[in-house]
Amino acid sequence: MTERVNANNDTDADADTGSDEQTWHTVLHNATLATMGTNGKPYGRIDNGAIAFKGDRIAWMGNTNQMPRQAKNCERQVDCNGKLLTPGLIDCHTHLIYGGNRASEFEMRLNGASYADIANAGGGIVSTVNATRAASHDALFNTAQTRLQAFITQGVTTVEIKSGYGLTADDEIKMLRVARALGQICPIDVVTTFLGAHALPPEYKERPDDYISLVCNDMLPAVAAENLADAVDAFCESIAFSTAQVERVFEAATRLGLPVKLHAEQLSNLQGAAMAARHKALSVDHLEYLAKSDVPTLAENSTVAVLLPGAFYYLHETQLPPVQALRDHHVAIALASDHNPGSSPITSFSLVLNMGCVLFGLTPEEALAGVTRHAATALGLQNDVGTLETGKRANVTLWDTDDPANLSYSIGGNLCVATYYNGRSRTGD
Ligand code: DI6
Ligand code: FE
Repeated sequence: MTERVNANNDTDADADTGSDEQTWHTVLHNATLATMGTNGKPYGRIDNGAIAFKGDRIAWMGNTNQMPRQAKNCERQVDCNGKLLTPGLIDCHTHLIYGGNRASEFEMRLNGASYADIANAGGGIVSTVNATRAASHDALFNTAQTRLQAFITQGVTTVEIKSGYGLTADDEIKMLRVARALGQICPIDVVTTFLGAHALPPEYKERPDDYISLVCNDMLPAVAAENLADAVDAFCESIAFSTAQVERVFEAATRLGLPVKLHAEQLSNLQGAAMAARHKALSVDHLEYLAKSDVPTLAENSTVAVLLPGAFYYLHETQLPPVQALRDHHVAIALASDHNPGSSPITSFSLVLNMGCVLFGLTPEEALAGVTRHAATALGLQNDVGTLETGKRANVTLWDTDDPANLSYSIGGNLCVATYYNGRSRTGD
């Protein structure tokens, strides 16, 4: 890309002169735009495209040859030399904040133990709970910031971060405060999710209903009072919580006005996804064991199916999510890293797209929609981010390719050249 700063900015072009918030300040032109909107073309593509920013919003988008005068007069002019521009990417399911490391369990699994064996023997999620409880706010902040930075450099502009490794009111609140602090300090939108019902803490052994009461009656109101969570999640699984227990959490969340989502059908079919959809869940996530007969319930409730190929890969899962049934019923399919220390310790977002294609059979266009348009819907942010459209946030990533399929094809490197976040280059260039 080549950039020109227009010193003699013709401010007459805009009646509202003077303020950066009022004038078009940046235009990226001569780009291949994958808007991911619905203009009838694959990827919502615009060849030889241009996009202009006003404040933190997209002010105009179209063909470079038809740029209006305001765009030509922008202070910052970036020639993209035909390279690809996409919406800033969105990772709508992560567990980025945690203490410790579980490489030893990877070794145990390769020596024959299953994920469930390790969890039942007090390892798994509970071992991360112990390490997270022992870690200070600052220690958790620092390790999570390093992980977050990896996503930032790969063109991600929105990330969801869950709690769920504290499992006491204080420790869940500690995790969520770290998540909010990351959102304030790092150049990325952080959406937070309370996942108190992630695992049964050892002190509640044999008393899962009592723990669910704690989640509903103590933790959730405290989290809501401090506005620490944008949504509420749970893990519905034989090694975690039953559908009836999760339903109690959802009812408490709904009373507090918080949207819900669910880890469902990852290891077995408890019909959690359909139950969550009936509670108007934003998303249901994992879904390898989702019954085809439950897919229409997702469609009827506009619940997004979030696929997490990283956990599928690390756990040597062989049961595939019912992708064709999801397509047939027009369920929006999102794709996310599920970054976590146990089942998906990946920080490569290109690998997530690639695995979505190679392991689950998504097309590269579906994979890209899964980390843009549909990921935004999974977070309830579809009116603000996820596609390049006039009026939406100016979160835009520039890639070292002119072919959007390359984002799913090329792994191991980083094709991200630059990211504009709220209309401004994140690297300051
Ligand atoms: N499903 C997952 O894949 C993660 N949590 C969950 O409910 C795994 C979390 C972990 O193993 O630490
Ligand atoms: Fe998860």
